[in-house]
Amino acid sequence: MQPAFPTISKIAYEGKESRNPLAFKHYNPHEIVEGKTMRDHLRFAVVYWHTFRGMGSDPFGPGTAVRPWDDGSNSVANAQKRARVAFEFIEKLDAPFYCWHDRDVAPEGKNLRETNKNFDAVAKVLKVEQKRTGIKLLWGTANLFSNPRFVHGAGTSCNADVFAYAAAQIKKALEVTHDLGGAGYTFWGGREGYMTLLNTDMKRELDHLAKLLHMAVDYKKQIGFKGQFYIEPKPKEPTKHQYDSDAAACLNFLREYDLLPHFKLNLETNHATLAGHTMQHELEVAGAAGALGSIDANTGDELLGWDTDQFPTSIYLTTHTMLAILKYGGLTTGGVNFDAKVRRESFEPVDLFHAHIGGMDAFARGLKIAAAIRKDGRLAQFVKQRYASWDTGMGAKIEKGRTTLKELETHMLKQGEVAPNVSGRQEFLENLINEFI
Ligand code: XUL
Ligand code: CO
Repeated sequence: MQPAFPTISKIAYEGKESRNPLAFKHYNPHEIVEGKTMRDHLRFAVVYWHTFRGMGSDPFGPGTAVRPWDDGSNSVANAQKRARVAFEFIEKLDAPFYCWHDRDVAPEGKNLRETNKNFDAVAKVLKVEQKRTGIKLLWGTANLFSNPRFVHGAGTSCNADVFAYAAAQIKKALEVTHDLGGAGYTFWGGREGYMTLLNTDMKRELDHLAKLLHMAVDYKKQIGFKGQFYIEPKPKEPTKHQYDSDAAACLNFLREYDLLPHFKLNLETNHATLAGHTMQHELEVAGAAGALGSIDANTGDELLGWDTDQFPTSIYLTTHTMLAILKYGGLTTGGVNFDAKVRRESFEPVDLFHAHIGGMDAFARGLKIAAAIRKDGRLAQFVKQRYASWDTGMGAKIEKGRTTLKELETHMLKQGEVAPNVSGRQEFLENLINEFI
């Protein structure tokens, strides 16, 4: 096959003085940070859906992307060719992982049997390409939202047959993920939510969703798939209210239905923003629960209120993200997955490279800055000191659960007033972060 990107060779690290747009200025895969290579810290992944299927359409017009290798047809042969192009791209980018939805990689057939056959035919090529390049599958997932059959949701549909179809699709996607040696499998509840409560039995829908996830956990065991399961929170879009609205809601759902031991969270930056949170907040909520699994790295637009899925370029964002990830022990099964798309106006193939290189460099800088802040130690020391009253005396007693309201009353009656509070020093800390950026 002719190369799809004939003028582009493997993207190399050239250092921050380089002015070559097709080089890394900060991402040096072999550089050691906190005892691990940058490659192993960041575990970058390229998404199949935006990068190889996104054509840039929006509600006001069709796609604009120029993709000379794609004949625009829904044939299996075109899908197989696209798979080879995908691997040429990921290999040239030097990213170690990729992710897909079942329907990104292979076209739907006229019924489930034919659809599965198409999927197998393309998965075969993916397997050969994985082997040839050493690129691995970070996670697979089933698209349970695009086909009109999922108009009322999948696991939460009012129609039991739709639930059954979703179950069949998950079963197959799990088998293929397993066969391709996937490190994980993600559940994003595409249309698992509601547009109006007037027609919705919420409790019943949530019970069904939990049943579906339990079946997936059982099947995972049955086939011996050892990858990590993730839930990806998102508050809205496409539905007005998505059940997996944010990290806290997901954790609550997983706990309520005894699913927490089997899942971690895959947190997406723009989804956090849509939920009215920062990514930092979502990472803290997941991390504190021992459920920080993976991230979908992107960003929204300050002026737009929808899921714009832009490539991350803000060093503040990547610094805060990496500070939280390092704090909770780093990414193990998960990765930094670019669930992001080039703008409709950036329609040339080379723009795919600019976008990913920028995101990878932004994360490399975030990682190095976060590591420097941690090495400096003043930030962590400040937080530790702020809670010093809990380390000894009455504070320690409360934390250990060895006191009562009565004893605390006696304590305060004796003391009369609290020891003076100290400043939170937010501006001082913001300046401290800036020292490193
Ligand atoms: C949708 C989204 C999905 C999931 C996988 O906003 O983020 O692409 O990452 O289904
Ligand atoms: Co995502």
